[in-house]
Amino acid sequence: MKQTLLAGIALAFTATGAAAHSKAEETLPADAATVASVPYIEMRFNDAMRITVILMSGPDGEVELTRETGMDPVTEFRALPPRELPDGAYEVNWRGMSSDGHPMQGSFAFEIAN
Ligand SMILES: [Cu+2]
Repeated sequence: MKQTLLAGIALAFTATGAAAHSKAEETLPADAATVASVPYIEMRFNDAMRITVILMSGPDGEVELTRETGMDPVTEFRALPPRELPDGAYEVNWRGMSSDGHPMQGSFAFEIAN
């Protein structure tokens, strides 16, 4: 019993020390960018991330996204917005599970101008 417990602690320590959170390295559109159109939303991570929630809002409120990436952990996540989006300010908020088991969240914003 004691050995099992110690082994568990050692394993947890190793996992925490060795593996950092997965982080969002890059998004498309880039944070704070002004773009003419948004063919897709993309987030790239340094380590696999399971995206559990992704929400996009714009000048007309919530924007419906079609997930291209399923619920598996990925280093590249993609979702498709509607073809036509009005000009204005947009924000994307996501939640996910990092490869080290930590719940993560992030957001980025961009503007569509034509
Ligand atoms: Cu972590």
